[in-house]
Amino acid sequence: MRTWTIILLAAVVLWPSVPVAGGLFGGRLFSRGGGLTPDELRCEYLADPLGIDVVEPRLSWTVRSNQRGQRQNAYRVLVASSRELIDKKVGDLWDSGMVVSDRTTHVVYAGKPLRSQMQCFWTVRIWDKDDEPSAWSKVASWSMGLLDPDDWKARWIGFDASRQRKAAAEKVDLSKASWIWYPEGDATASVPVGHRLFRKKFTVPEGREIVSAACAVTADNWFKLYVNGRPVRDGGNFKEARVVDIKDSLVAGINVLAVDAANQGDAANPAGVLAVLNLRFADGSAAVIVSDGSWRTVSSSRPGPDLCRGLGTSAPIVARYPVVDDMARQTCPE
Ligand SMILES: [Ca+2]
Repeated sequence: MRTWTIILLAAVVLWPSVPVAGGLFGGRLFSRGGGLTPDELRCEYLADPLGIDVVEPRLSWTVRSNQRGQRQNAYRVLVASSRELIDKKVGDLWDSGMVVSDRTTHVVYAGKPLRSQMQCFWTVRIWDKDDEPSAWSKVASWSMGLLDPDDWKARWIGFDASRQRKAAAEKVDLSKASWIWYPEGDATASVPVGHRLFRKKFTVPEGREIVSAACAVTADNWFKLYVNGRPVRDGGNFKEARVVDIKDSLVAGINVLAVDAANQGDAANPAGVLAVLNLRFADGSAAVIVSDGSWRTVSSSRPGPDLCRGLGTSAPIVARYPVVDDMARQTCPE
């Protein structure tokens, strides 16, 4: 044991951040259990977040010990593209190797490039002050949002002029929309985490040709927009409304917008959904559909548009859409 410790410490001095393959240390150390347990894995400070926009997300965990004076001496993170691989302890996206460090927060992902809508599964093991390794932690996960710049026809909700972009985004006026949420308390302050589904039915008159149908949506903290049951866009930043032209998804007659929204975090916190659909017709007329009390909502333990098929209840207005940036910050705290 002492021999191995000396070798490890020498490695720290010479190459403090060079990953070390865990297998080098053989089965003897791995089999001894260690006094620490990694737990509460977080990605961007969230448990199993959906639709994150950060291409180098920050990972963190907590360290539990039943021994006084214990500390983490090293860690090894595995990130895999499937649950099957992570269960086999294969990090096809990233294997940090054994990194000698007491760091448990802000561990920046440094693996293969992450693509839009990718699912990532991860686990961590740590070594204690005596270089005894822990078991692998419970598997955690995250998913990526849409990362392609072409997908981002977005603008700041605060209408900061420096952030304005060309294209459809500028034609969407959010000022008539309201933040809505499921009726479960004060959503500007604190409502439970979890999925809530929102649904709006509307009619496109027969014989009216649609020229454009710019739909802007955002949510605190994450959403996926469905048009007539098909997913069209998601997002995970409530400071931006994502705009998508849904013209090709609409039909003459009854149409349904559905938003699967998730309030994320470790504890109750603010939540809301904001949506606008601008319809322009070939005859020059226009129609605007905004999130308001006419939307229906249901609570759901699992995501998906179909669960919103029932009537649900009216979605109460949480707050009016803010007109200036400072109000945006006040109205959407987090
Ligand atoms: Ca929230």
